[in-house]
Amino acid sequence: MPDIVLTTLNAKFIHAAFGLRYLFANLGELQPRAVIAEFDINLRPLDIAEALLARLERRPPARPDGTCDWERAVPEAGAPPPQIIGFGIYIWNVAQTTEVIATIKRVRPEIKIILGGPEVSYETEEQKVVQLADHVITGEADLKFAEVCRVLLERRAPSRQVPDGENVRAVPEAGVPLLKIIAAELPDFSRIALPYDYYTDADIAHRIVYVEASRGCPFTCEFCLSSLDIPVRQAPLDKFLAAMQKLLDRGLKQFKFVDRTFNLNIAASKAILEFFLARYQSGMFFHFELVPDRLPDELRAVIVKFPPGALQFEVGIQTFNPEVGALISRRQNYERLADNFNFLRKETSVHIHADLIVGLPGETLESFAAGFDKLIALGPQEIQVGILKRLRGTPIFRHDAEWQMIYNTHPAYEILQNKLIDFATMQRLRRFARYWDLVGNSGNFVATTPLIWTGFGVPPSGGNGEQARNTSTKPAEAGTPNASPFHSFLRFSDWLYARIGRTDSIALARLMELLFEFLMREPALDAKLVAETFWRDCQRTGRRDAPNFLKEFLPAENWPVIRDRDRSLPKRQSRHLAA
Ligand code: B12
Ligand code: SF4
Repeated sequence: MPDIVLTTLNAKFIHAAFGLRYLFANLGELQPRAVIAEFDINLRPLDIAEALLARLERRPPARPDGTCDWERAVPEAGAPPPQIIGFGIYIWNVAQTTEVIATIKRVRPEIKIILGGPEVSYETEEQKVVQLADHVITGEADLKFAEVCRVLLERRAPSRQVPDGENVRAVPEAGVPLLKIIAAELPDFSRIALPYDYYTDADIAHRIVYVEASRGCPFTCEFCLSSLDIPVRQAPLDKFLAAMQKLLDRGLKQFKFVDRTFNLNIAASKAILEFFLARYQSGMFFHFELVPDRLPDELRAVIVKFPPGALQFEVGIQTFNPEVGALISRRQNYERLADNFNFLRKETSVHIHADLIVGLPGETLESFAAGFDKLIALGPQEIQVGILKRLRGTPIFRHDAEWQMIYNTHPAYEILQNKLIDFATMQRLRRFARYWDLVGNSGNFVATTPLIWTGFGVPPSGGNGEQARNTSTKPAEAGTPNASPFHSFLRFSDWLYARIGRTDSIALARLMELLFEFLMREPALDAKLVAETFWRDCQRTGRRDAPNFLKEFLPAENWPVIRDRDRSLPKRQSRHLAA
């Protein structure tokens, strides 16, 4: 029976909880008394509470006065040590976890609840989940969690933080009560045990395995929590690579790096890329987050050597509007960004996932549209249209009054309207983002998507073979020769929503049929051209027969079979690659 359960509700089963494994790895002598129990947000809170309590069956003897120990720093001598559940709290799970904890505290109030994670690292005062908990450790708790558990389980003295040069050191101090909100000192990477051995074989076989070569970000984008994570710290490279070798030896093929800015320390990024390149085997896939305007030649030289399908870069652009960039303190060199995109698209087969944000202060619908069109012209395989969120702790709130920023008060705290984009328009953009993901990003419509705007007048480009190119930044309405990809897709999005009234639970076959119908009706494209393009997409995604609605336009036996997608790679990426 463990004394400590480390738990969290992941966004989906497939995402493994990386932070918990760090805490577990650093428990030291307490590790044999601890277990990790992971859930996901699709499970019912009551069932999760039940499963957690089942892990901690032992009941402490009832106390005569009915009280429990948990407000005391050092429990009375002779009292049984408490049991502890540590919850990782993130934006995606805070609502459900609050319910889980409320249930546990009603049923077993003596269990000590310790919280940590980005959602409870700032603005803790008014949070219900914090009120329910015994302790909250803010920041990177790799070492601090063990320290707090020791205080609780072994009745050691809690520590007090004292200045030590530029850092802060925790020193034990008897008689000091353990605070409710405990700030973790920034841990020194060289003192942290790496967590990779705690990915199980099942994790390696079936889940997304996260790895990290550095922490922190030197940039100051006001919407982003990582802008508070300074300074940047690098994991000791030899130790990190040795751990990667072990994961490779255990059969891991897909590595998702969570470094905020992988291309910051060029020497380290190069060494890591070279390490994986030297060990590359078919089906391997590496994901990195990069700043888009920093790809010096040393890095380019390694990147070009990776085979198709091996690399994915998540590239945050967020806005193409320099004034908006300045307002949110985001520095970006747009010329270098364009040059790097051209390099990646023309000289490598890196899968680019580029991010834009809707709703930033100072961004109008038209300036967002122009940015989207510029990005289409740069040809990334995926464009994530994110809706601005007011994350706890981020300084974006300083624009609230001037730009009349109104956010949802429930997670994920998305913007509802601002001075420049009213609620109705924001809703249209939210649907745009969702439908774009289903159509533009999914890889199911690589050839067909550009027809949405070429149909309204933008000529197709050579770029991706299939991607349309529109270098015009001039906003234009769909239906004119200058129609922009953004406005054309917005027209499709409005049409689709009017037609089906929802943005989720749309079967792929139904979506295909609706897109086909739109292209036939709105830009009134030639049925044969549209059908042929659709059929190319169908074959690329591994479909062997034509959907019924296409059959009447072309006899299927005349169409060439295009090669199947590479099934060892992630689905979306492999569909784009087959293009
Ligand atoms: C992987 C990831 C995801 C995964 C989910 C992972 C999962 N397990 O389910 C996916 C891709 C689904 C995702 C989605 C989103 N994410 Co995300 N994601 C991350 C990412 C890249 C890595 C997390 C990680 O492993 N970090 C490394 C570990 C070591 O750090 P850590 O998790 O923070 O853990 C440390 C501390 O938090 C603490 N800690 C953690 N658990 C516990 C438990 C206890 C008991 C204690 C004491 C301490 C503690 O100690 C740990 C060690 O130092 C982070 C950015 C980053 N690099 O951290 C963003 C991040 C967590 N995501 C963020 C956001 C905003 C989102 C989205 C809203 C973004 C979007 N575009 O919509 C969505 C929401 C999804 C949804 N369904 O609603 C924010 C978090 C904001 C918040 N308040 O929670 C982050 C920080 C990004 C950012 N810079 O703004 N995300
Ligand atoms: S958006 Fe990217 S570059 Fe900006 S602070 Fe966040 S992680 Fe750093």
